[in-house]
Amino acid sequence: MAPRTAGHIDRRFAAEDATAALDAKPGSAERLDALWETPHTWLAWLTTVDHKALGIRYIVTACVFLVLGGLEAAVMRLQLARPEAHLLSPEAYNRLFTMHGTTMMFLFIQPVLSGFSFYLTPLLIGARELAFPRLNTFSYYVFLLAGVFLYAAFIIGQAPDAGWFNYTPLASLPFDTGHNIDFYAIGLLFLGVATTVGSINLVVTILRLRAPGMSLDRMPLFLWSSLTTSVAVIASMPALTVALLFLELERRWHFVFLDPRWGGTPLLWQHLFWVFGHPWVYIVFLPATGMLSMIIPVFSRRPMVGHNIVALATVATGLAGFGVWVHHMFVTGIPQVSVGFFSAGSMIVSIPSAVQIAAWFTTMWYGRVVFQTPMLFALGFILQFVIGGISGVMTAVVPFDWQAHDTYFVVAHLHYVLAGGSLFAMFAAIYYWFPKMTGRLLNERLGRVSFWVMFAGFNLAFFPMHIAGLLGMARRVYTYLPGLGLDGVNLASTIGAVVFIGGTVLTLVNLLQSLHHGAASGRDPWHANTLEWSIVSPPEPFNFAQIPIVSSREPLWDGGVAAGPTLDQGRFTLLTTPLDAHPDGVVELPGQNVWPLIISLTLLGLCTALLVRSPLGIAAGAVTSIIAAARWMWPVHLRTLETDA
Ligand code: HEM
Ligand SMILES: [Cu+2]
Repeated sequence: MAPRTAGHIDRRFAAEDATAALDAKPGSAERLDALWETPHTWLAWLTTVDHKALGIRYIVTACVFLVLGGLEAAVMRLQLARPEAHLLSPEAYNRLFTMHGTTMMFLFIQPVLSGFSFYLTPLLIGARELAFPRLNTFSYYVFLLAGVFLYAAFIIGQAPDAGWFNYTPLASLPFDTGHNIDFYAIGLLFLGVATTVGSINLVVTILRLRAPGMSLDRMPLFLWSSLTTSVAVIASMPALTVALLFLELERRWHFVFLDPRWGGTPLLWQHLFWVFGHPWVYIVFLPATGMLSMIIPVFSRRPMVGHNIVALATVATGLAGFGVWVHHMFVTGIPQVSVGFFSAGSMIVSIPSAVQIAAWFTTMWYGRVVFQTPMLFALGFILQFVIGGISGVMTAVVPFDWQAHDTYFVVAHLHYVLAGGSLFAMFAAIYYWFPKMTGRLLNERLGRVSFWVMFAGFNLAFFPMHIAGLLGMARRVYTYLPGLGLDGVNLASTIGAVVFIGGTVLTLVNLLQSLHHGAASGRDPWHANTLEWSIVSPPEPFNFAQIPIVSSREPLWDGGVAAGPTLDQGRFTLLTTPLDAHPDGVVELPGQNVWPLIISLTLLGLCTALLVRSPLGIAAGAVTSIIAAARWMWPVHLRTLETDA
């Protein structure tokens, strides 16, 4: 990389004194502690509203699902290592690849990324909490219980088996008579509640609780992706909800939406699913790019080049994601005109991503790059993502897609984008923010080894799949014939997968070890630029003793964090205007109570009753849920104060 000019680094050190102003004044710290700390009882631990505790729980829970999804992948790869292997029956393979895709897409990537958003957002914007703290507790439990519900299907031997996309008529009653598909449909309806309310929480938090002075154009880029993503979730979930409702109504109560014998059409499922599903692909990948836009400037030691353009590109990607769902349906016989239109659209979608990548490289070029572990994972992300982007543009070309459709080429593409993209970004984020969350550094040497093993394993696992696909290996099949030239690539792939999984285990070891034995990190081990690094690690229950006042985009590099109001007379945080973050009032946020937990349990009861078709159970679940909701929402006389702070 080219040598950089001085300036940013020097300003960075000037910032140390400025941040000290944010420490608590004597006396007010105890008051704030008493107001914000979660009491030390079991019930309080279970029902906490602390966004930091819940964010970490989200991340840990999602990683448990990652382990389950990874085990499923490992078993599939063992089955595919040799031709005509008999480790798995075709039925078992269908269940595994369905649960693997469903787990990775719905129970791992999206939740882990929102976990980071729930943890980081208030810290990044100088607020004390999310806008709706109890809603956060509720969405965590719904996520957890929906995951348990989906996995319970394995216990009774009826796991979903029609793919994470669940195409009809495969998923319709005549072809799938057990409970398998009902687990999928009801489980995802339940999970959708968590995803939707979590997104609403983030949108309101980002738009109304930013510290004074943090106008939209000074907002960190991770928040731009978090905001875009949350809006996209709110806009796309209804399509999935409708699709799932149609399916269940048809399977259970003989409504007709999808069955052509009675005038329905199976293609309706595909449209609804991909109207949701394609934006979802961006929903899981935009936060990852947002994390990179936080990490790359810090390890390049200079502000992000083209900050505004990257923010715009993020929003553009989110919007464009809604216009290209048909590229998943090129071979379904839809009219030629639409095929041409959506093919062009899909290629255009790659432009904002290219802009982002260009901005990252320019930032590195004009910076002085420090290759610590978070930066290595960030670079791994970019490389893998570019390869996935190229194979994506290839499949957007219709004649090519006709050839590659339903072959391993697509499996290679989707793993480069999804697994390469999101996993490497998540690891970068873990190495980067672990010190903030725990006050300890991860082991740098073990981190690097873990990166290189993962990087090698990943490419050995997924690159050969391109070749297998071009040679004609079909996806979603449990085995293949010998002598087709597929044996070598598949064996390589399986070895790669094992190496890759081994690399992730090294980071797991690193995490467990460093949690208790890692070196103390101090508040800002990376000499970073954003607000979360101005406070102690791990942060106090109240985050900021005094609400910071922001006057630049890189507050810690520009020495510009001034101390604002203390607000220690209640569970207060400052309300500001959506665009330019002028103080607009003070809100009092509710503390914990047990009802968000109870209602998530009654909803689980309702889902189970739907599954086993017990009218009495359905009635009981509905009534208790309504009572619990009413109890939760019961007015508690919160105050909203005017302020001239
Ligand atoms: C250890 C790493 C992984 C391995 C070895 C692996 C392997 C596989 C295999 C063998 C399949 C079945 C392909 C088929 O039969 O057509 C599959 C499908 C899938 N994987 Fe992974 N996977 C890994 C990680 C991930 C991750 C991290 C994600 C997402 C974040 C993911 C998302 C998916 C999806 C969505 C499908 C379904 C594809 C379809 O619709 O056919 N995988 N994976
Ligand atoms: Cu798509």
